[in-house]
Amino acid sequence: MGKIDDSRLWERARRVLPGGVSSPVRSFRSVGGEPFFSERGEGPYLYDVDGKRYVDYVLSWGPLILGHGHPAVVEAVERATRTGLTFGTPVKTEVELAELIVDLVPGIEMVRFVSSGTESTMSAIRLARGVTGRERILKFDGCYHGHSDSFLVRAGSGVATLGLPDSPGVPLSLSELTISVPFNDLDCVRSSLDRYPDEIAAVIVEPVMGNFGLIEPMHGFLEGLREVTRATGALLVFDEVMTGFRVALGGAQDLYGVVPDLTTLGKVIGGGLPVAAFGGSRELMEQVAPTGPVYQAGTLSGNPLGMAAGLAQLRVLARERPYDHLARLTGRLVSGILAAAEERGIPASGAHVGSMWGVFFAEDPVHDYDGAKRTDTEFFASYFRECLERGVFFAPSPFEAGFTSTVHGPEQLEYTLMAVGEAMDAARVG
Ligand code: HOZ
Repeated sequence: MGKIDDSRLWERARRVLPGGVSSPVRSFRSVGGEPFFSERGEGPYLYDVDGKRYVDYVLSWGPLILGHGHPAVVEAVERATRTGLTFGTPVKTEVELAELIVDLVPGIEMVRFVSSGTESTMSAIRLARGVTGRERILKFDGCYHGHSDSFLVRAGSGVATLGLPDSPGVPLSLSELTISVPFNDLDCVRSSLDRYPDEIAAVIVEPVMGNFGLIEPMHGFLEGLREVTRATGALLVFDEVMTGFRVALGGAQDLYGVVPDLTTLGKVIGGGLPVAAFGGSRELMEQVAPTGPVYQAGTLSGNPLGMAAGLAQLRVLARERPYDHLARLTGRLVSGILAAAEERGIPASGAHVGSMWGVFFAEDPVHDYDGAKRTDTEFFASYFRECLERGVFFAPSPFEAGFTSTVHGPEQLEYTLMAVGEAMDAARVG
């Protein structure tokens, strides 16, 4: 068989990978066009295989808070590769990373490492079910907790982006155990807890919703969740895969001062390698095997490369505490985009929590799933393509949060806002 031309990578990809991708949100399905193939990342930029440069606001969907190729992270990984890729035994860096996490995250006294956010939420829920002896879980419309069976009910991220109903393949008997209610609606939470007394094992929430655009918790919502879960014996689980070490060094629980029973972590914790974790009080975590009966395991969990990358990244964050700078910069980005929209009479609203941000093209401010569903997704799609054309890479979906990094600065901001203005003009005409 002859060699297939490299310039047709997308054709080749679609022949051998479903939809041409290894994860649906990368496919550009809802925005049109073909995804680019990245060749390298450098600081705030991504370069594709044709050498085109993009200011990157996706940042691998969140992990790269220090930008691409931060020297401390790269050196730590290089050093780790020289002594072995994986051992299947405990390693020192695993203990050091766990100690640092326990130090930084208010609700964590013990932690179990896993390899993906999906694994972390799936395991946290098993633990919640195991210790409470209850089977139902309560989640929020538009929150996305990975793709395990229990969570694909009115989920955000790729499920919402592709407009899929809840996924085939999830046994009804399992999805029936998942209750999904509107984000920011405490009354609905209370009535579900009343309706199923002693049946709900856990209430799981993204404390800042980042998988349906960015939606902030309304004042008192997280505090209310803490109160009602405590009163009814359900565990409160904060899915901090996106917010952990991102919105503040101690995550959203530190920022809002609400401590959950269990926390799931991913993305920033691995510095760009596949690392995730779940943690909580010693009492709860000692119920996990081998100290307790709740089984959970993983061949590559706590592997030396991931641990080295995560430790290096978290050490930089703990030392430099760049959160004020990140929040200021991100605030300027969001207000710049909103100002550009206003100048052109394009209805838009937006928000940021630290360096996590989102803009909706809609008449009214968005507080939940139904509000996000009413936004102008068609305008978003052409705006996205026009931005990309100009070398600005936003998430290819109106239902994903954006991110900035410590190496994004005034130069990238100025360029982005210029491109955004042009893109809005072009998208309106188109
Ligand atoms: N969880 C990520 C953001 N919603 C995206 C990762 C993916 O689904 O590929």
